[in-house]
Amino acid sequence: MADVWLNGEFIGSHEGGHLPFEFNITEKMNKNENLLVVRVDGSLSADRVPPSGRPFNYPPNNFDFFPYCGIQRPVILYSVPSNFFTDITVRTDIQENIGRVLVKIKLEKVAQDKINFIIEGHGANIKLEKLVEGDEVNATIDVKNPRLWSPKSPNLYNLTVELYNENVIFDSYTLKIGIRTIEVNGSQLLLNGEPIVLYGFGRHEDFPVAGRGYLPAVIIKDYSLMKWIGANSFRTTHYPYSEQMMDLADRLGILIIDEIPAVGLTFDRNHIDRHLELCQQYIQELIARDKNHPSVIIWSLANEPKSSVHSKEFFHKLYDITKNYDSSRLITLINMQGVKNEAFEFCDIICLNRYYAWYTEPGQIEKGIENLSTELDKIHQLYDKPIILSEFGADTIPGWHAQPPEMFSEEYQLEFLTRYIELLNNKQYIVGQHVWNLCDFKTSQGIRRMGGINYKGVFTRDRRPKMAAHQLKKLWKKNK
Ligand code: GCB
Repeated sequence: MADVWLNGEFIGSHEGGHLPFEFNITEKMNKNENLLVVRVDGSLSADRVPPSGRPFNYPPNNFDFFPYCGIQRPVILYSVPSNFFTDITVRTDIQENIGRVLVKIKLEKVAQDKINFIIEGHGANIKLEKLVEGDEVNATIDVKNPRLWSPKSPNLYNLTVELYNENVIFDSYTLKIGIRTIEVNGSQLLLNGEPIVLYGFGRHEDFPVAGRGYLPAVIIKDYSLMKWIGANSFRTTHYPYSEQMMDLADRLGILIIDEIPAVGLTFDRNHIDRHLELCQQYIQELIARDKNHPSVIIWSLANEPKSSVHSKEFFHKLYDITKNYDSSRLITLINMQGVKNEAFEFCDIICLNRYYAWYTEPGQIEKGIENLSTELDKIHQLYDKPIILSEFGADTIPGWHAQPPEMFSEEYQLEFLTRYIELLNNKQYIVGQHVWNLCDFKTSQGIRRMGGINYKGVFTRDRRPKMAAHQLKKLWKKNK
């Protein structure tokens, strides 16, 4: 929760981290000096999302990463003209050799002027002029023989919108857009009509000293590691990442499963209504922020909710609301091993976190893989939808070795990931393999996390490769 004051006067509050909010302070500004104060309250509590929990952890969270607090991303003061663009939504479609770009503009005030829509890039220079009457304008712009956006060729165009008042430009905004489609067909995931498989990771915004604070160098480093290893995707586990991370994904051709901070939901009767309210707010804010990124292909409504008699209704409501905001992307829910998930029935794509041969069948990779295989086939038979293995991994102490491989050794992680990936490669309906985790990361203290660190990274917390990283690079080489 953030509370904001300007020159001692209370301006407003916003519940929830990770997503942007703003206040208009025009009327409240002093001519010369101004003092802006933002107070952040990140205390853990049962009626928040994510909720608190686990008294056997410290700090007592109901999720497996450190509950960093404070202001972690920039606070910006900006000015706007007297009439301006308040929102822009871009959708793309492909019909034969035409890329159709649908743009919806919202204005602060009703205007009776014109808007220019300009698309530039890859030899295109298209201009469309529209007269405005009202505060909302829609335009459809066709790009002939478009250079489509994909991980292999992340082609971007510049879309510029210009608002005119009596032939004077009032406002102008340029956005990078990618022309692409995403859909599910039977058990396949199709990008631009072609089957695609996601290779990549779950991750965390986490680095020594800075915690979750915005560090451009870490973003660049993580993308370079993902490219080096042959990944084409990641999930924003378990909260929305910085806008800079999202922008770069568009440029680098990385596919994203974009997740709201709904981790560790328990459907406790005393808090369920508030939790649903917050989840609705978060998905709305997330879509408002990320809807124009070609890199974002799937919205994730929650990570590993508990099973409850109320969960199906809860997620059905959330699913419908999300589809209503954005019908152009897929919607999923991340399922925990051993937990029943009625939402599989209506989710567009199934995401499973599985830790066979780790939390179950410890030390027995062979047996774990067998059980995983049986469960995957069963789920696929029941729902006939594409499946992503959205987490699988083993804690690994860098420099710890054992032959034959034993849990926590580098050899065990290498063998574990190799056998998982072999299995996944052989199942046609598996459209994604996301290793848990890109890097080791900080957690609360508890008996399961030595030194308050989750060691499932294939890179250490300071981004050095473990043996498994070199192996993944080999296994994923063919995707390049
Ligand atoms: C999970 C969670 C993730 C944990 C991971 C683990 O299923 O989604 O947040 O960190 O397992 O390592 O136990």
